[in-house]
Amino acid sequence: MERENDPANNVPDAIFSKLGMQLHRRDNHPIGILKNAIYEYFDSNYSGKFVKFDDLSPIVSVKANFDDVLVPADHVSRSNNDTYYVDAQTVLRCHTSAHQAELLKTGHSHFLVTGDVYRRDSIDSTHYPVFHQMEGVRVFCSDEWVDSGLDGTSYAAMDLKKSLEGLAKKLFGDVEMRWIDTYFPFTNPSFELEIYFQEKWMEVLGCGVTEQEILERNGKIHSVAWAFGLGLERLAMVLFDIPDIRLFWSTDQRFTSQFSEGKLGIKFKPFSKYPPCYKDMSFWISDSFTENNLCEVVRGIAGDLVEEVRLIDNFTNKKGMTSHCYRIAYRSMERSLTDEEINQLQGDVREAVQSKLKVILR
Ligand code: FA5
Ligand code: MG
Repeated sequence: MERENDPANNVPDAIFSKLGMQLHRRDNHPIGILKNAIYEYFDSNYSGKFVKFDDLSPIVSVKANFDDVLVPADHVSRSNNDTYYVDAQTVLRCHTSAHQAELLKTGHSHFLVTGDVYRRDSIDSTHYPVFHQMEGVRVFCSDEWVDSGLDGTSYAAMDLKKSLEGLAKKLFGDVEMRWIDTYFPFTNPSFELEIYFQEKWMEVLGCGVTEQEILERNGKIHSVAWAFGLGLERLAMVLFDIPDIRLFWSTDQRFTSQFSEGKLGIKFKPFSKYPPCYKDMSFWISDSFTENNLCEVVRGIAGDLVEEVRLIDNFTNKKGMTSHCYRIAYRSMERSLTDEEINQLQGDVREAVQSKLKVILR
């Protein structure tokens, strides 16, 4: 892949190095264990009708990632602030929905697609620039809903919620959850499911009834369909009680040895919680400043030692200059960090922020 030479390329080495890791294909990893459990649910409820894909390349065309699922030309998700571009026509998929159209077109009507997805995003315990999704699509033929007394859309929406609630029940038994109405360009109506975890509502999946245009373009006429995209890390955090999303990338034996193939009932035992260290940084922003860019610079220097980047102060002075203050939390999941190490990191972060983001440190 030609990277550095293409001006559209915004994939840093830290992200590039995650390509091919395929945590979802490791049977002893929490993501792989979860994937297999979801497979089992669909196999037993739909007698093996769902065809499974977990090895489709994460490098996809802009067309597949956005156009084919009706993402408008001016939608923010297309910007290079949100998406990793390999070149002007090629991205690291930002969702597994990138494979919907092609699989429908090749004739599939029931399928699951699992894979690593990539997004420029904020930094905290439930967001990571590389994570895993599982897409599910089910197409109904024209006669499947006539006896229900419902129209096709209502029938599909009901069936969708029922199967996802069934999945949640299989995985978690009883947890507190709620449906939220939302918007996706590719479904209507659209919903998100939230689960109560660590004293907060956490969004674990998006779903909805597939837009007719997608079905018709791909040879499914007189049909309705539902689709969902599960956030596998978020579900695995609830399932195994994993407190921080960075842990999925840990190669520390004390993490990896706690999980094994097929075992769903395990609760992760933290190997003692090391203390966080907070450093604040204030600067005057420029027009081009974005939080995602800041997070990428911080992640580029501190890697997985950064736990959270949070805006704690924001004001504009009389001259119209805007100042932001961010609090960076540093914490290793594996050991105690020394003051020296943190000061060094923070110094490097300040330097990088100043030189790469056109801001003025205060
Ligand atoms: C989507 O990606 C849609 N493609 C889902 C979908 C598929 C909707 C099919 C309708 C039909 P969203 O951007 O909300 O939606 O992401 C889906 C899930 O991925 C979220 O609910 C969340 O669980 C997870 N997720 C999103 N961003 C991150 C992140 N930075 N780190 C970890 N998990 C994330
Ligand atoms: Mg969402």
